Amino acid sequence: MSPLREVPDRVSAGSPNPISDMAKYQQMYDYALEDLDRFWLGVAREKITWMKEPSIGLSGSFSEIPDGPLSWFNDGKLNVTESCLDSNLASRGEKIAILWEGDEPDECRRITYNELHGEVCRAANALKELGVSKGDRVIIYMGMVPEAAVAMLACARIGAIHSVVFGGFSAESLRDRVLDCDSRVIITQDEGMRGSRKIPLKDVCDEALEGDTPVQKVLVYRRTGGDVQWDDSRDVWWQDIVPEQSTECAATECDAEDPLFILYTSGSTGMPKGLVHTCGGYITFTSYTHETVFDLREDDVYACMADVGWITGHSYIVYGPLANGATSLMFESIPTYPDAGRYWDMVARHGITIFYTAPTAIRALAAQGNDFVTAHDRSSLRVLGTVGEPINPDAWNWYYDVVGEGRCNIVDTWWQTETGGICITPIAPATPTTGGSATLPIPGIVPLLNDADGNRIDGEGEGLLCLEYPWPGQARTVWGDHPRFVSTYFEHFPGLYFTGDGCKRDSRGYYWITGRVDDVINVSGHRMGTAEFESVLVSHDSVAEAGVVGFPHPIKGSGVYSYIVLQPDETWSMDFADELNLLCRKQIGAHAKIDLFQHVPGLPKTRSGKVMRRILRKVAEGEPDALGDISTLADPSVVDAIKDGAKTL
Ligand code: 7RM
Repeated sequence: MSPLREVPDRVSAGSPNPISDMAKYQQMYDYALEDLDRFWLGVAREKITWMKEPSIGLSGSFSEIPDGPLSWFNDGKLNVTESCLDSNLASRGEKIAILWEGDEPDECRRITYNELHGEVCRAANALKELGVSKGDRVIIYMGMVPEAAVAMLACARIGAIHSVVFGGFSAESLRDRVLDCDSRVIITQDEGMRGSRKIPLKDVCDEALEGDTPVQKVLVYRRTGGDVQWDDSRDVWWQDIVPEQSTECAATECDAEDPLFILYTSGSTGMPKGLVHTCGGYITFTSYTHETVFDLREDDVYACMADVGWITGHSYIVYGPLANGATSLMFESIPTYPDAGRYWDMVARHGITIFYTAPTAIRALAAQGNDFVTAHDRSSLRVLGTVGEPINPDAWNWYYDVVGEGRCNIVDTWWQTETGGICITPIAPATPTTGGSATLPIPGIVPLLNDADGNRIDGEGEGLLCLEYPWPGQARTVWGDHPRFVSTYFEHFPGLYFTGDGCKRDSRGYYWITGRVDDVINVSGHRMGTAEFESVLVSHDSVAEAGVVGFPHPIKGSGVYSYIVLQPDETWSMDFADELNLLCRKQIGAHAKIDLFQHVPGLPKTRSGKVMRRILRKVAEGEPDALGDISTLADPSVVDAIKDGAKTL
């Protein structure tokens, strides 16, 4: 096991954080636990700009969720953009809000709080001109340009509900989301740029909108000037209608529980769910966690490498940092362009102090050798963060010793799209860390480990990670399908929120997330459902059945392993495997790629016809001799064929 690393002096010295050491952490944790309502209400009132201050904390409980969503700060009224923009103007008007680094290292934009406020108001006024009003859904399908953040905030300014769709998703995925949330306006761009490659965002949009859809207007930001198709009755250039608008737009008053955004996320079954986050609780939770966990200081240059299409980009590039008046770096490119030193080159050029990325990127960069790191001055760094998947101790130690030169603390932040923000994590100036552990819950979060039968595990042990009490940042429901929200998260263990993750707790009380226990795979920090792959595979005429599982992958965290049963008379070939991967790309998106294919005579099924996924998982994980009880299988001979033909990278 890795040793415990005490917090480096440079991280704890002069910290403005109320939680600046472990004694203070314990005090704050206990204080919150004594009265969670009082704690969160205090945070909400202190940190957030309200039009009408809330007088109540939580209404409802986990047990009552089947009857309807719970709420936080229910009598409060606000517009989250006042916390993110207006409240910063007096003291930080000329401070850089968004520091944008484009695909090419010399392409930078520095947008001050004054400018961002003006731009958001302009875009909000343009959206109104396009007919968008409070409660309407707006899909945002963009790359990493500042205008993506402007578009999100512009929606929030007028009380419209945004749903950002990651720019790697296919036309079909985009269309599914447009239809599910019934959006009449899409905001996109001509093309995205990533590692000198062009991403045809407008083309994909056009394809997604073929046939009947509710979309009436497509607002297109011109990023590259590349050629695009144009429908005069539907398409509008951002540059034609946004710049001419007024830089003032009164913030629409919203209820604390009005939806702020919908974000689609993959689960163990069916199509992705549109998780709904609401204004008051989400902004309270993201601003509190961003400030506390990263130990934010006024002149920090904070850089989160996520994409705004994922929850990390929402919470920790846009909403949390801006609500805290931080300088938030937004990065358009990839870590290996023009070479594997790009991140550290950026650290040196911009003087980044807090750097937040995913374990998959750390592993990929570590594999390139240390020279790409040491070539650049990293002395500005104070806090390093990771998110998205478990980090193996080797990668963690490399991040700590090589990137941070032992001067920085690492915050390994566990959270989910559903939780809205960070739940289990070190607090930079306070928590001693050790590679692979997300350490301890933040104040106001109460983890609980259960065994499969719902018996609570106390002290040291391993089990299924649940959260015992509500917190303000949690998703309230699934858009249009509250029963699905209930059955996914609140039925396994009535009265608790079930995360879907396995977890160990050590003798120190530290939490070690072991990964998903359901049919969700985390590939390079991108969350995907095995069911989504399976439905693509069986949509091919030659495929009779398909079973997809994850397997440990040295760089990506998890890889995707598929078992394919062909229709009678069809023959298997590697070309056919490529064809299936093309189909995944087309139906899901560029990030959906199967690493290993195994052609099998059948799937292992019980006599009642249920696929025994455990067998598929064990073989893919390279443990064919740990299958457990297979006596209930309808045809045990299938298992031998599966074991014999097992593939490895
Ligand atoms: C923020 C985000 C959520 C799933 C979650 C875990 C895994 C996230 C960590 C982690 C170990 C971490 N949202 N996960 N953070 N596992 N250590 N620090 O990633 O909805 O896309 O994914 O990601 O399995 O359930 S997400």
